Amino acid sequence: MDCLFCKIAAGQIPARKLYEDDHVVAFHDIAPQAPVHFLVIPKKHIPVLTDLTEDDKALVGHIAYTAQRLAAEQGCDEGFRLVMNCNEQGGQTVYHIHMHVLGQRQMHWPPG
Ligand code: IU
Repeated sequence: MDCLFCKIAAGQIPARKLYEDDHVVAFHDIAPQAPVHFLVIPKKHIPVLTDLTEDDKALVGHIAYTAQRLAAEQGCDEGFRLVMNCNEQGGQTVYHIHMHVLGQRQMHWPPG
């Protein structure tokens, strides 16, 4: 499987990991868009959100739960933003689903 995030999850490519368990890995984004910007990814290879099945519901909940817990650990007491880009028009560039966690600056709406 030639997937960058699978390789990060497997430890084959280095990343600044924040957290790892049996199902997810969290690591700092290589091109941070905020003072805090990390990604939470499943270890399971799922290319886009529309590939999710009923069996993945708990996994997505675990990703969101992990994201908010790590945001708190990273000092995002005033708030933070979670983003999941889906497919080309959604701005997705890496085709292994991931949740962005951005914090420690004021966010704006609508996003670009
Ligand atoms: P996107 O939602 O698919 O656009 O986000 C992909 C993110 O992965 C983006 O913020 C990149 O900076 C980030 N990233 C990374 O952290 N490490 C890498 O080696 C690569 C991309 I390529």
